[in-house]
Amino acid sequence: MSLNKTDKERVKAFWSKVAGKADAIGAESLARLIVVYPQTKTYFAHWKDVSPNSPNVTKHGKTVMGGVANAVDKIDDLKGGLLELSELHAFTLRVDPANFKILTHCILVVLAAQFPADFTPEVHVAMDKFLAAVARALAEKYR
Ligand code: HNI
Repeated sequence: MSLNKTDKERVKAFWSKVAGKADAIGAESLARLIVVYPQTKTYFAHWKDVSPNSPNVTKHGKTVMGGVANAVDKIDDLKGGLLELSELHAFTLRVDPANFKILTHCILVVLAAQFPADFTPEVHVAMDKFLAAVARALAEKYR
């Protein structure tokens, strides 16, 4: 189910509203990932402190949202735009691709909680499709 023109326009319009708070969105998304899906902690065992609002988790939340911001810029070619990130997650980090959907679910929950007025059903379906396309692009190198 690829992104159509309307989806892309809705993602970009919504992203322009939330981009200023990307760090906070990232921090809360990672905190939720760690608490709601504690099995993901295995990927962060090398961090000093993997508690929900630790500096490590907060910083990584910012990093991840930087990746999402980059994906918004590359929305017309996610496979190409996220190629290196996919290689990193597949070959170096060996992240099970099932976790991509888990993290994008946490991001959607945070967007709905932090931007209730803007997160309309139309924005919800566009962001859901966009983040699913990001997860697919990140899983591309696993094949
Ligand atoms: Ni992910 C590093 C983006 C999902 C575990 N991750 C990154 C970096 C970006 C990034 C950007 C930094 C790359 C670099 O250093 O050049 N990660 C994303 C995005 C998603 C995602 C956009 C999905 C929306 N990553 C996940 C998931 C996990 C994950 C689901 C594990 C559950 N990522 C990591 C780990 C690192 C990482 C581990 C390295 C962290 C570190 O300590 O360096």
